[in-house]
Amino acid sequence: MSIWSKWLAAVLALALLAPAYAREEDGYDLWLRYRPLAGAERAAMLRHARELVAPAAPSPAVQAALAELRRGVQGMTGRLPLDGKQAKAGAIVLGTPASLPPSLRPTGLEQLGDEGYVIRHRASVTVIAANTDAGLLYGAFAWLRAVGTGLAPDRIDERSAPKLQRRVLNHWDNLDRTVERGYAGESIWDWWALPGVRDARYLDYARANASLGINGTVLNNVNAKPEILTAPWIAKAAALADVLRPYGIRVYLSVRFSTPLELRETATADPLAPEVAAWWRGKADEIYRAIPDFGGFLVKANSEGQPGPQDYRRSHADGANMLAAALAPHGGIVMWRAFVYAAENPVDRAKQAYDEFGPLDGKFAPNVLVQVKNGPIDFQPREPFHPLFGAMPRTPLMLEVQITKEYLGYATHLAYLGPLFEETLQSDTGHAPGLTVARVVQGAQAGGRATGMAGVANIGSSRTWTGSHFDQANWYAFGRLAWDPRGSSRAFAREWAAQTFTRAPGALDDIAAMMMDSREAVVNYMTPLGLHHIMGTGHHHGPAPWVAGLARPEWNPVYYHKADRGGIGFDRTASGSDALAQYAPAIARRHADPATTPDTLLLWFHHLPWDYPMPSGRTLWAELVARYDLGVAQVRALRTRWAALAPFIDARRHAEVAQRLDVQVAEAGWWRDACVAYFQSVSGLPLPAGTQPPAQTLEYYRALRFPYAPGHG
Ligand code: BDP
Repeated sequence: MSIWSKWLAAVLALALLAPAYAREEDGYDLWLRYRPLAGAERAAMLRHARELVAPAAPSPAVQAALAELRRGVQGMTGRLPLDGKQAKAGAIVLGTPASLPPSLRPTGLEQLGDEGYVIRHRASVTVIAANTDAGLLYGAFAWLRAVGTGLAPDRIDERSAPKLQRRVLNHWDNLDRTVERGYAGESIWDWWALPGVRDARYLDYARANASLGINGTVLNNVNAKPEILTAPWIAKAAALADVLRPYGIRVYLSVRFSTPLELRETATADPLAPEVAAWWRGKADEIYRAIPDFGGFLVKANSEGQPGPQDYRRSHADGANMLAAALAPHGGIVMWRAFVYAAENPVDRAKQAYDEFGPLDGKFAPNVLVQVKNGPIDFQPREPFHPLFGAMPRTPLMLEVQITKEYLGYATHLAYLGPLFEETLQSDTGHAPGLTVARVVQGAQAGGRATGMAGVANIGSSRTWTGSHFDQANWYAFGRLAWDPRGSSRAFAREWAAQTFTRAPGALDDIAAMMMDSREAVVNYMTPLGLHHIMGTGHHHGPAPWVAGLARPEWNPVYYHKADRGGIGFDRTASGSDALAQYAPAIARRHADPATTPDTLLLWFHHLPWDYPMPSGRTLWAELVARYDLGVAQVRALRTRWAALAPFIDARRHAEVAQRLDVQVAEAGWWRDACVAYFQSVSGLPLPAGTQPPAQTLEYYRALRFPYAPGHG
């Protein structure tokens, strides 16, 4: 064969193999894959999605909805729906009360507000109705989700409206494109090339968020730089806002409290100084000229070294209200973070936010939301709910969760966070009957004045978006729970897996079950029984419960576990820091006694002797070791279960998940061994009978270093 005929043969072979390659998936499509249907399903879809009928002169939002429906139907059936004029059999009709003929107008639309939608199917016509074009967009995505999870198009009957107003991602993205606590590559915002170059990915980002109902995004890190408020950066943010707007997504910015001072445009950053207030008013006007629907500011002040109003002996309310006044004429809001703790403050770190913010209840301007992390320390694998929930009845509180897994194994470990978010949302605050965190966040106390939920994004420029396939589910669950904080993480796991991996009945059950077990496994091999913050210094990778010498007490894991010869755990009862007193009496009472404290939080609230008898019949020491062993066994089981799913998952994604599970098994073992070795060195007790000794010496684990761990500045 000549070289040319060899070349031709190779090209032909490749062409024949192309469909196989085309089927290989890299995760970029997220849950919006719209893969081909077959047989009766395809036929039904063709019958019921033949034409799309939209209001005349569709707005950008309606055009986005139509584009998505076309993409979805074409992907699933191979055929592009036609543009129709009237509602005939086989049509999907999108409309608002103004555009829908009375016969097609569903009842009860009034109750669905600005973003809700109705989908119904009658006499072979599907109607997607809403009061606004944004609602139509959400309805279109909901229809695609319904068929994507296996519902027949003529069975879709849905009515939904978001329970929270602000459903917002917080990007901790820096202006140099690094991402604080980011494990998915560099920032998706190509700041340098903006505003001239608008990456096509921004549009896919908008689609993915809109499909979940996320309607806001804070573009930059809470540890903000002054430059974000200079003209060139406002222009970059405006370019992003233009791309995101049709998808109902508003842009917000994190701001540094001392910006005008640092830009040398004022002589102080004192919030009560007239020149400072005037500067911020002018800045807000400038931003709104470029971004008319700008959402507002997110502020981290007087926390971890960030500047703030307390630098001038002013309160958080003084600071927040000054910014709020600048934004109010434009309809903007301030999201003021309650994540504060101070170097000089010797009080239990878990108490400091409540101490500082509790007394400010009722003192914030109407367009301020106080953004509170789910727990009182910091995004741990498990924490009790934050005591501020329910304790600031006259202040809108926004819940902040972390989607990126700073403390739960980065993007390597499988940990589905839906159950973590749900656990917080379903926690009963005890301040009034049925007053869960979800109800507080929905505005049950503050009269629904302003409501919202924020998630620290796990998105980067990685092809998978989130650094791993399963981490996409955490973005998904956040969005769905922000739409409905009383939703079920189990249901969202199934929805996500059905759209992302497979609808094959047994396989789908297995994947969802794996997801539901995964977070508890992480808790067990990292921080069982209420332990917390015993991760490596700074980067938070791996175990380091022995760290004791850092400058500030609360930087040291020993501060949190307080293990000594006598026992282990943080006494937060009246005999200790009394952090419990910050909770409503019923909650405080239950957790004051170790016997009535759920074992999941035992060592969060109590310091107990190593031989404390656990309900299992084991001593605390034996139970601790057993939990570490359980965690490792659970991850091994996840790996085995995933291996069995190979026939149902495309080869590339299956292998990519499998690799990560191998790493997770190894790292779970490392966590277990290092923690058992360390706590044994402290307790001085022999390993419980039948226990595997740690693979290495304690010195070995203590000597490990990770200078280039990702996500840490
Ligand atoms: C901690 C992170 C740190 C963030 C801080 C915050 O380690 O990188 O800046 O929270 O939320 O979890 O401000």
